[in-house]
Amino acid sequence: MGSISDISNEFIREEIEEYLERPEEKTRFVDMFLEASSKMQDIAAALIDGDHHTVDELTEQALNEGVEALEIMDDGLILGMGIVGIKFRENFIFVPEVLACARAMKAGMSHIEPILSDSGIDPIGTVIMGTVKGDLHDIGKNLCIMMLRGAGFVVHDLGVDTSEEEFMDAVEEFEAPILGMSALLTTTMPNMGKTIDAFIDEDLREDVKIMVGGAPVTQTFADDMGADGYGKDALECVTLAKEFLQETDDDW
Ligand code: B12
Repeated sequence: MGSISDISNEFIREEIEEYLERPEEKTRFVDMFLEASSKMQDIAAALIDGDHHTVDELTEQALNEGVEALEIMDDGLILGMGIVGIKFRENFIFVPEVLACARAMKAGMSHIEPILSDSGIDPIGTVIMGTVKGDLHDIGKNLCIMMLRGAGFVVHDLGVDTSEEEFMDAVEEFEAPILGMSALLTTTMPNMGKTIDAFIDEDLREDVKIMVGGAPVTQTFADDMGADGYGKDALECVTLAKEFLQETDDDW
């Protein structure tokens, strides 16, 4: 493990010391922040602080200075949200504070969205994306959508709290060969399986490849519920969608 004192941002150093109690988590975050530039640490710090104005400003500034959108997403925004998640889990902060951080995340995403979503190529396929019923988390789904659009996919975003019927209707309406479902709660994860079952019941399962993701979802869970693929992050989401496209093309 690198030394925490080598992290340039003082706020980040204090957050790690004060809130990260599990040794393995502390080591992991120290290493990740050591890999992040001081600019990215500043963005992460502002996000953890729930300061959307500063995230907005620093993200725009970093882009103007030539920092890659993906670097800002991974080393600034997502890394910062990782600390927020731990503080939330350990009851150091509660929903209102997390909402402020989510707002800050969205302020940063609003700058990187046009860049990541702009593929400049002809559309390569259609994907339906949504967060499952009962679940209001949409940050990760929205990142996946940006990356999919950036890779040339046309994405129809069904938003959050999406019912089985809404997923099926959208797949039929847009004749989409790919469906992606996101879930962040262990209580809503089973709704992915229920949606897959609904596709089977309506005799629509063969028409669509289904991928799933979200922090609590695992490959095993995805296999058990009969999904075609699981992706741990937005990059894997794009890889999966491209693989599905290839397989669908091969079937013709
Ligand atoms: C932000 C947040 C909120 C915000 C959401 C704001 C928003 N607009 O999304 C608010 C404050 C609203 C919220 C509410 C709640 N939350 Co919350 N929340 C979080 C938090 C801190 C971060 C989630 C996040 O955005 N992560 C960052 C993104 C980038 O990561 P991601 O979502 O995992 O997405 C990535 C991958 O998973 C993947 N991916 C995502 N979707 C998909 C889809 C496909 C197809 C693929 C391939 C990949 C993929 O790619 C993404 C990009 O890399 C998590 C903590 C955590 N560790 O996840 C808790 C967390 C998910 N929340 C939790 C809880 C308990 C709640 C509440 C029940 C709290 C309450 N008492 O009310 C409510 C539930 C509301 C509801 N019905 O949904 C728990 C869930 C615990 C559990 N076991 O189920 C967590 C884990 C916190 C904890 N306690 O540890 N939350």
